[in-house]
Amino acid sequence: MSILILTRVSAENAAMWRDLLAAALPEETLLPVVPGGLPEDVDLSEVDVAIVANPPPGLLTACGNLKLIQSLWAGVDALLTDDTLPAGPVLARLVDPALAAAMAEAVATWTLWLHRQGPDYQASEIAHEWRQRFQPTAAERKVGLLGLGAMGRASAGLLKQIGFDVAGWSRTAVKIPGIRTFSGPDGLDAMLAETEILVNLLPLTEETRGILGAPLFSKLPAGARVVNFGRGDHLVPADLLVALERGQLSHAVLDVFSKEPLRPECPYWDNPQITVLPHVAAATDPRTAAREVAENIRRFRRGEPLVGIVERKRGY
Ligand code: NDP
Ligand code: OXD
Repeated sequence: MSILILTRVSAENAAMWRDLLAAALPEETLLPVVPGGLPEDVDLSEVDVAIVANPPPGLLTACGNLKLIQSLWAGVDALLTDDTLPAGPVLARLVDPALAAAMAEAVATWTLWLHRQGPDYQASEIAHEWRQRFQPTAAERKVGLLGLGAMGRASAGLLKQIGFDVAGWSRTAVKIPGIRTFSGPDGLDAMLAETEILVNLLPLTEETRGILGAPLFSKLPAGARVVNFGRGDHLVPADLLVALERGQLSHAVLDVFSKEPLRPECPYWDNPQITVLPHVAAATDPRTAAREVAENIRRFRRGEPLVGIVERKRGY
């Protein structure tokens, strides 16, 4: 059997992935990578594993004996909106401790920046204004995380280490030492009521689409800050702009957008209450991701439970 790598990255990038995966899976046959397309003159009925990153819709249907689709992305929302995605194969998302550590670093960075009143001092600097503000301690700052999966747990741990008062929300109830945990709709309201900095690390599903909208913002204390590191469609843009204008929110850090790259004429760029990042909270590191993916494929070959299996109906 053989492995197909299907991606839309540049030829150079695709070759790098193939080399890393080939080195991590010396026992496997990896087909040549054609960015945005399928290799020619190969027997696709021999392909039982596809490693995918943003694959062009429809192409996987050419592999009639596919058993495993392994994503190189942590979030599989885009894959699941592809109606042509073969229904039979197991779908696994990327779970890479190095990716979670990178996300935790980003969450800590921007939470600290908001906690230390970065937007206010930036405004003072622009106005040439020497103004010292009262600074609460990290222990006095309540940070709430939406999502306590691979990204959420790593982030909660680092925020706790820094000294923040950390809470987190998930679908199912969990206990994490040192973190106040909430679940379900009532749990969300309880967490929001006391959250000064809210960080979204949810997957995009039918249940979570548009969660960062007016109803949620209205449950946060006035002047709260929001960080969106999940997906662009978690956010309702018009509701964000109104909440910022009314002071319900004081600042938003946005890393993900419904359409990426963010268009140059988007009003976010010039809004001093919004910080725009170009989807960099946690970038997949091919060196570590190739190892994790290879290990999952070895598990698959041995018939062992896989890491990161996606429940398609649930959407993550
Ligand atoms: P996981 O699947 O490990 O965790 C998802 C978490 O969200 C779980 O705690 C889950 O709850 C919770 N959740 C899902 N649906 C709901 C719901 N309806 N109500 C409450 N909680 C819910 O995902 P990861 O942590 O690996 O990744 C999360 C997302 O982060 C990705 O899907 C992707 O969109 C984004 N991401 C962004 C990156 C960036 O650079 N900006 C980089 C990598 C990821 P439960 O535990 O009960 O299942
Ligand atoms: C991912 C991402 O899901 O980079 O891996 O957003």
